Amino acid sequence: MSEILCKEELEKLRDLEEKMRSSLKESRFRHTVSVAQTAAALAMVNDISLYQALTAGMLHDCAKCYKDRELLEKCKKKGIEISLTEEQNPSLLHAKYGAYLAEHRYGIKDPEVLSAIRCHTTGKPAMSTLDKIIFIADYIEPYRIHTEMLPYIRKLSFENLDKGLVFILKRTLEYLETTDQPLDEMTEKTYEYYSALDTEEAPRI
Ligand code: DGI
Ligand code: FE
Ligand code: FE
Repeated sequence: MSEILCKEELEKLRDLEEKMRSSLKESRFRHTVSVAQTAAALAMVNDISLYQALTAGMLHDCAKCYKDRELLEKCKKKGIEISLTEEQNPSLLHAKYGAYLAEHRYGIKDPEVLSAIRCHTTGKPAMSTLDKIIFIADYIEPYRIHTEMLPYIRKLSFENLDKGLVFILKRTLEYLETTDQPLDEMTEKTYEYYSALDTEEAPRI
């Protein structure tokens, strides 16, 4: 069961929301709050912590305010590992650097929240329920308008996280093939991992 938030948690969330309001541009801030709310709804359905879902949702794009060059410089300075694809497409680094900022600037110590922020763009094999929820909420939040499939993907994701995840990963890979952006091998690995899992319910005997 998801929990009832305590007073300190509500205050902490309000504080993070104000910090995001002042550091992100308006449309990104609206997306951020919407991801947090969608993640909370998915947390209710999947019996995980509302506080973790709201915190990770609120901070997932906290490094989105930096330009590619800045992200590369900052990650190098902090000794954050940069893959070849990230070198070619530094915007991917907003996830890793976001996790760094969440920990060092916003005081988040919970490793599960930091993991969900770190993998929110590419996913990773063997994700936790919180990782999956942030990845999915980022794609389906109500203000997103990027595909006509959204109503279907939203319903599917609320019915079954793994099915939503596979669908989203497949569409992301298909979309990236139509662009000249390099594929991050983590996105491919995540798709292979989850599409190989049997997501059908075991038949009742
Ligand atoms: O930060 P947001 O815009 O809210 O969303 P996000 O963190 O999921 O980033 C979305 C972008 O990331 C989208 O344009 C697709 C891109 N992306 C996801 N996987 C890969 C990728 N881009 C590249 N180059 N390679 C990937 O494997
Ligand atoms: Fe993002
Ligand atoms: Fe996002």
